Amino acid sequence: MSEFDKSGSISLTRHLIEEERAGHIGADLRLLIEVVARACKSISVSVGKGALGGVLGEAGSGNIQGEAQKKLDVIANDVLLEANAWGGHLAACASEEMDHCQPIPDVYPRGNYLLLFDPLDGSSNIDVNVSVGTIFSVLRCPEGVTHPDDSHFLQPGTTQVAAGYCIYGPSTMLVLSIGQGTHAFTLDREMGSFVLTTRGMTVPASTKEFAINMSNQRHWETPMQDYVRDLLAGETGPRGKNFNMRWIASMVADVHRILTRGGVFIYPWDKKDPSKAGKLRLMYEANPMSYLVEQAGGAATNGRTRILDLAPTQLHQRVPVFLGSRDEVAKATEYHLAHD
Ligand code: AHM
Ligand code: MG
Repeated sequence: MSEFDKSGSISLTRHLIEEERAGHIGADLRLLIEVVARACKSISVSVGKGALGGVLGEAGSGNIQGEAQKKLDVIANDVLLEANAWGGHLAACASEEMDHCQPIPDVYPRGNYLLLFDPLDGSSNIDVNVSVGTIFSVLRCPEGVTHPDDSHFLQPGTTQVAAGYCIYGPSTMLVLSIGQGTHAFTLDREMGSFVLTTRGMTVPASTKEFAINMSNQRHWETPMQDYVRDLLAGETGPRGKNFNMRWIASMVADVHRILTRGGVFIYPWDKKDPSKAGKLRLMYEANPMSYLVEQAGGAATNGRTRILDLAPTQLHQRVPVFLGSRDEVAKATEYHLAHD
C-alpha cells in the first residue's frame, strides 16, 4: 500500500461538516461525534502513558457484570461522561461501567440523543501493552422523553444513527459510520486531529481467517463444534481451503483487522452459561460493531438472526456474535439454522 498523501488531507471536522452539508447529519449529531472523538484523544493520551502515568492495574472496584474494573476503565468512563455532559447534544449516557444510564445533569440543556459506550474494551490487555479501544453507539432519544431511563435505550441496532470505535494501537484510529459507509481516521499526534485515511472500508465477502477463543471449544453447542471442525479440516475437508486463526482478545482490534482485510470474528455462547447469552454485550459492543461491519459490506448475526434486528430487553444484555466477511458469516449461520 502506498504512503498516505498528506496534501489535501481531510480532517474529521471537515468530513463531518461535509456530511452535514450533504444532509446526512444535523449540527447536534456532528457536535456529539466531535465531542466523543475529543474524549478518545484524551483517553489515547492516558493509555499511551502506560506505567509512566500510574494508570495500569486494578481500580479496586467492580462493575455490574461482576468484572474487576481496571484504573483505565474508570478513567475512560469519566472522560467520556465529563466531555459529553455540557454540550446540549445528549439526553443521557449509558456505559458498560455503570449499572444504569446517567441522564445529563439538570444544570445543562438536554439534547435529542442517547450515547452508549464501552469506555475501554479489551481491558484485560491494558497491562500487557496490547491494543484496546473505546466503542460507542448513538440512538435517538424517543420523542417527548425529557427524563430518559434505561428502558429508552432498548432500541434495536437498526435504529442507531451513528456508531464507531477508537483503537489505541501503534497508531490511534477512529472508525466511524453515520450510515453512509464506514470510514477510518488516523490521529495525527503532532497536530492533534483525526485525519481521514480510509474512505469506505470494505470487508471482502469471503475469507480464510477466523478469530475465536478456541479454549472454550469443549463448551460450545453442536453446530459451533461442527463449523469449527470443518474450518480446521483444511483444503481436503468440506470447506476445501486452509484457514488461519487470530485472536487478540480485544474486540476492537479483532474487528479492526476484519474491517481492514476480512475475516470472521466469533464469540459464541457456551455451556458454562445456561442463559445461552454469550460474553459480549449487545448495546455497546455487538450493535455498534455490527453496524460498522454491515456499513462496510460485511454481515453480523447471533448465529441465527441478524444482530441489528434483535429487540433488546436489558441494558447490559449479552449476545453471541458472528461478524465479518459476509459469506463466512452466512456459512456459520447456516450450520446453526440447519441444526435447529
Ligand atoms: P471487556 O469489555 O470486559 O474488555 O470484555 C470484552 C472482551 C472483548 O474485547 C474480547 O473480544 C473478549 O472480551 C475476549 O474474551 P476472552 O478473554 O474470553 O478471550
Ligand atoms: Mg468490552
